[in-house]
Amino acid sequence: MIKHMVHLIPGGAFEGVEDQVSPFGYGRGEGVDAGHGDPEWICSKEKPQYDTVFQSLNPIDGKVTGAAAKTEMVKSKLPNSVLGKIWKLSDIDKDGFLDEEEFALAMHLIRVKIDGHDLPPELPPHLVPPSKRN
Ligand SMILES: [Ca+2]
Repeated sequence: MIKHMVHLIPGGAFEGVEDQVSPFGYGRGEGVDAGHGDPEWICSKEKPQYDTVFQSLNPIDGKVTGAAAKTEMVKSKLPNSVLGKIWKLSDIDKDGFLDEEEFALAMHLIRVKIDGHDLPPELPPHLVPPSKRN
């Protein structure tokens, strides 16, 4: 019996599932990976909609406070731990405020998470707003 199992291990049918061979492997073009390689910032597509929400949060000098952003972000019903992570990824310049682009990014990441995708430990370069890439 044991001998039989040993024979199954090397070169098994599932060898290499961690690569893109498996249909269940890391989803290229999905979740946070969506928009990778596009010339356009992925958040631009939905930005007009996010801008409307942004304006409703009474931005001062083009930025909303953490408290104001939070009132919108909690509507997602995502746990605080997840929203905290989204905040950290979105407040790119770490000034404690979200500008229009950072807010659109936060909304995008919320959608990614709600769609069942994982959040990255660090923001991938293609998700960084164009004005903050330098
Ligand atoms: Ca900021």
